[in-house]
Amino acid sequence: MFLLSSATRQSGRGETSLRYMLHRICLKMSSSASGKALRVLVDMDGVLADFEGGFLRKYRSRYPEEPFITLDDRRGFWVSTQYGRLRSDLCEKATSIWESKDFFIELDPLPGGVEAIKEIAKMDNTDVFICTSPIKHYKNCPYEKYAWVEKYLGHDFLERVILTRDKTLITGDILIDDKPDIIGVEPKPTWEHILFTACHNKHLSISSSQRRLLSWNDDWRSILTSKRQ
Ligand code: DGP
Ligand code: MG
Repeated sequence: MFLLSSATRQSGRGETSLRYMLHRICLKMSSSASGKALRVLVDMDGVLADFEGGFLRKYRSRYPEEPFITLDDRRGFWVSTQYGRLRSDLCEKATSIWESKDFFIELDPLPGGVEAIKEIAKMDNTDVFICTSPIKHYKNCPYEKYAWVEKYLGHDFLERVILTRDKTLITGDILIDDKPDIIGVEPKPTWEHILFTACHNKHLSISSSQRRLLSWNDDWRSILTSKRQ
């Protein structure tokens, strides 16, 4: 108790600091009570937030005369690459959409994602984090990603946001992500990549050792169970 009160006094931000320390202690206790907690990493764009739908809606409204690619015809992770193949100047026009203010905050949640991640967060012996890569045009995206999480999952969930351009550096048991190839400086990430089905990856065949989650209606609970020791 002495430690707690002295830390509180020194920080000058008493209540927040005390609450934070108690939160950390509770986290530690819940993880150590019944062995190592399962650590679940969940991607944001294309898994929780509808990046592709939001992009197409805003692209068509800003460039109503230009050709577009239906979600059914999307192929490949990079939207700008496919638009650039359609006509070279469309690459830049596509990019202008997600670099605009309010693009990320106005993305709709994908069906069932918010409910699922809230349920995972409440599970015993389980730690869940949102693991998302911000775009390099950083003026709006990082702020709006935090604002989106606060809007749909609440202020406390901000503790659980990891922004990184390299997800291989993050340790976890599973990473639910719609990007087919997740590479970075770590050649052997600790997590198993569960490919979340999206319009751009649904035609890809995956290896027999890889697993897919077709949507949040699919059996994500069994995938979590399979990773518990
Ligand atoms: P993540 O979902 O965490 O893998 O983040 C990938 C981000 O990249 C997400 O915000 C979507 C965005 N993105 C999709 N297509 C393109 C593209 O063609 N160029 C760029 N720069 N970003 C893209
Ligand atoms: Mg994604």
